Amino acid sequence: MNKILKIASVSIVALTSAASIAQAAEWRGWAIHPEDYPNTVAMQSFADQVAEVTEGRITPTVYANGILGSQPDAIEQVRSGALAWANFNMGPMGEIVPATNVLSLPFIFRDVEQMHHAMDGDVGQQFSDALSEAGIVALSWFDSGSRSFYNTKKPIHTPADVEGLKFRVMNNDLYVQMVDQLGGNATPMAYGEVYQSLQTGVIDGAENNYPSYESSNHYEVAKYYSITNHLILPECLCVAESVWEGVSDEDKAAIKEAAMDAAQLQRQLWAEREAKSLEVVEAAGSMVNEVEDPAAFQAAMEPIYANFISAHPDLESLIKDIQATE
Ligand code: GTR
Repeated sequence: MNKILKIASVSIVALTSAASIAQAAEWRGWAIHPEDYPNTVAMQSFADQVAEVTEGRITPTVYANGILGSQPDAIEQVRSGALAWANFNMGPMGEIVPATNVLSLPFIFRDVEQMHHAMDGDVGQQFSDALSEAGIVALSWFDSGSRSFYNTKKPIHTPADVEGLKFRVMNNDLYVQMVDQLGGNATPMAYGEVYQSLQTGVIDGAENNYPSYESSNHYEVAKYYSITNHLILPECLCVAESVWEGVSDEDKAAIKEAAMDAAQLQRQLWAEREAKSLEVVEAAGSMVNEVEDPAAFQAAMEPIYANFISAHPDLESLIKDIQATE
């Protein structure tokens, strides 16, 4: 009996150490979107390139559709090293890394091109530094277009049309303020819960870019998409700092290059997907309208800046750096 127990425990030890060797090389990656979404395709391409250039020393894997948890949970998991890497939107990041809230100020970027100029230069570096202090290494920046409101009730033409409507927002108090300023009600909620909440009338609407509005099937239940372009939020391809520390300098350089290649691919696929998603939702009966005067929405949300700067005077220079970017 004792002998059997001993043999069993020896083999458990052998199994555990074999498993930890395998785990040392596997980088589990969190992805919120389905497999065919530009971000997920780019993540898979990063994973393949990293496995190749490190000759299998590091094999990143991609768990799509948010199956490893909501975005706020996944951010914590990357910080703790429980997850090795991910593609995160900077919206929910603001609750953990205050500097990234600058990116969630409505109308902070003039357009997507300006966002890329800023994020690929010194401004992006300032965000990378802030993320790194929180245990997250941003290797490259993805596109997520611009976000607009959609709802189940009616087209929005002016800020007054938002009054009384209940919108889902991402987990960030700035978005609650944003909807408040328009006279609507905001409910922070995980992305995965939005479809059902729209369907059952728990909320009247949400806000997102075309590809997410389409791929999440929200367009099936919320037919009115009104173009406000109030948020242009970059996303990162990020690695856990604790995992990154264990990588050799040579592999780090190759992985960084793979992340830059993945970002280039993502941005290209993104442009194609935006056009395709718009076609899909319109063909399915979505009513897409331009708001009458986007500046009226911007003006209504303007007080958020003064509140934000008075709470974070140290971040005013970062706002100015963005505004001064070509
Ligand atoms: C998408 C973004 C996701 C997630 C989602 C949301 O555009 O790519 O990371 O933030 O929006 O609204 O929660």
